[in-house]
Amino acid sequence: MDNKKASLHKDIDTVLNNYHFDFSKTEIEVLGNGHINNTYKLTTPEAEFVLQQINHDIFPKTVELSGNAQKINTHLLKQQQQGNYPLSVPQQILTKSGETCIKVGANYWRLMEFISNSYTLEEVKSPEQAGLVATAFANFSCALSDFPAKDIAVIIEDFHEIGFRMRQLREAVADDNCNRLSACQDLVDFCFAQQGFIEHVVDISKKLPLHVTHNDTKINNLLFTNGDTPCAVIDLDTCMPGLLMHDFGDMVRTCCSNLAEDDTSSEKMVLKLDIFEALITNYQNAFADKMTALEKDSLIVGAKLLPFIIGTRFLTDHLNGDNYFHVSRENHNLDRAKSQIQLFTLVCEAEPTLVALAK
Ligand code: ADP
Ligand code: GN1
Ligand code: MG
Repeated sequence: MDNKKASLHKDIDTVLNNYHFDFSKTEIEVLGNGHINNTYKLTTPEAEFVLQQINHDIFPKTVELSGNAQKINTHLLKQQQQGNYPLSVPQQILTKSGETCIKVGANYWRLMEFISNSYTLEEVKSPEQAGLVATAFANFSCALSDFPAKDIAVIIEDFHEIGFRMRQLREAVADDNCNRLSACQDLVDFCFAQQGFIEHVVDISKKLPLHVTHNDTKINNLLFTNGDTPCAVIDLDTCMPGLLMHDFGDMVRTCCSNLAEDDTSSEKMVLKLDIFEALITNYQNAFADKMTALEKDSLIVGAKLLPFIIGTRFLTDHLNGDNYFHVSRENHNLDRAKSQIQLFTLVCEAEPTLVALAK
């Protein structure tokens, strides 16, 4: 075992000593494709768990983050018991001293229930499945509609605020501290040329009501079970007061392209219109009269915004030297940025069709 792995195993042992379970015979495997945290599946002879090392650089408010998840889970469980929420609610497991997370060395960890027989998907396979995805995320926000938003800590300020993200891009361009700008100047120029769209987003955002939104509704933040049906919403790290168009937009971003988020053959990208139709119809239906007319219109704005905003964030991280998103190859963030900006372009071109499908 190399030193890094040995030290990880030592940390994990220390973490597990803080819980009321017998972890003497535990198998550990890496879980999922998240870009931020390190997540492991633990299997003991008696049970399965999820152990997560929370990325403290990105989530400095780590204690508030797991505190938010605890409050949200408690609320969702109550809703589920009253028949108002059809999905499972994987709970965080408290330490022996009743904490939602634990610090070992410089790192924070938490333990959660593993939903047995569950798995994640990286793409939707059919319009029917897309409809279930949209309904699951809509059910999540609907079940939180009476949750007091003021009780949740803001974990990342201005998370989906386009003005803030453009300022971050501008700073990264000005610093160019890895000398990467010249190779992506065209993409940078394209992003700054979207000023009209940016102003429209800022304008409509002011007029929309706040909900407790998930803010990271990509397809792999949903657990599926037998028959590929959604069984739980996970990754509550960014649950904060937000706009429905953001949650809807991230579903479009991760379900409607035929290519993966980091695919390098953007010229082959097409929008799956049947998937879009299933997403928007089922999302609107699940909210029924809980969504205003302007919110309905804003869903198309969200469908353009999320590829754009995530694309600019990948580009910013590329210019800054890949400090934020996990990368596994050279120019990984640049590839992701190009692909997401291509998706933004395709959604913009298809807008009249998308508006017609939304009716
Ligand atoms: P990240 O913030 O890094 O995306 P996630 O919370 O999404 O981390 O977890 C990463 C992966 O771990 C998920 O994509 C999923 O595969 C798996 N996972 C997380 N929580 C659970 C759970 N409660 N039950 C089963 N699998 C889970
Ligand atoms: C990150 O944690 P994960 O991998 O589910 C990111 C999202 C991005 C996404 C892009 C806290 O999500 O905002 O949309 O990558 N999460 C955070 O795939 O920044
Ligand atoms: Mg995730």
